[in-house]
Amino acid sequence: MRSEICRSAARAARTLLSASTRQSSRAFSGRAAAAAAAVSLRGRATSLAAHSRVDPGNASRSWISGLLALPAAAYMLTEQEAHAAELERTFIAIKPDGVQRGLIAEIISRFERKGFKLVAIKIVVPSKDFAQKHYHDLKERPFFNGLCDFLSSGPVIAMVWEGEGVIKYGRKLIGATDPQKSEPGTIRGDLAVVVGRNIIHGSDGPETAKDEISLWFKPDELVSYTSNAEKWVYGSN
Ligand code: IDP
Ligand code: MG
Repeated sequence: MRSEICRSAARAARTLLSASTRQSSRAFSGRAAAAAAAVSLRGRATSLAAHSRVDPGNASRSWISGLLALPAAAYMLTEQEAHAAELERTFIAIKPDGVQRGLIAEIISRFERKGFKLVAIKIVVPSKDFAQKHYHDLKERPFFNGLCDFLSSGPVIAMVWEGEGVIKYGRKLIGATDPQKSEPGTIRGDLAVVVGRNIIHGSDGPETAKDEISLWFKPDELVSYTSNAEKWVYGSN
């Protein structure tokens, strides 16, 4: 009974707080607050737990006081926990050439080994119309039609990766648009030869990342979780 109350309070808190906070990445975000709720409800002393113990019959009062305790719980987060909850996200796609050439694992492993966290992934064959939406900013370019035909020609691995600086550093891992100009050590530098078959897409800034994530994924396809590695990937001395 007590754990059921805790679970629904955590769920409600997540919904409430994530709806109210996404606007500012500097402010304490919905994900941070949700993490605070999760951390708090996982084991730390909160008034929710206290109420549940003292007065298990009064579920609604416990539930509400649990929500009221959230701001306090947020400040009880360790630096690492709050940091992990604040990390940015980017949209990365392995294009049909990368999929057909068997480079899925190679590409994923480069992001994974860096320390970034995979929070969404699926395989899809985009329609031409969808490809045009994805590349809408290039519609005046002469290669636009061919590019959209190509993106919709076969399976694409669509992903969202999370981590500190993942938008900008993801682009570094990927390398320059033209593989002839990509540095060795980058994905395109090591694994591709021409610009028309450069195997991977990555968002080029915070606004594009936000737009592309919401174009390719429904909100409930994104998974928020704490990776065991986070305490080793992040930290300061
Ligand atoms: P990006 O993928 O590095 O962000 P963009 O300039 O956004 O590069 O171009 C999107 C995609 O369009 C490229 O990844 C590449 O597949 C294709 N593309 C870019 N420039 C050319 C070109 O000059 N010829 C043919 N295809 C191009
Ligand atoms: Mg681009």
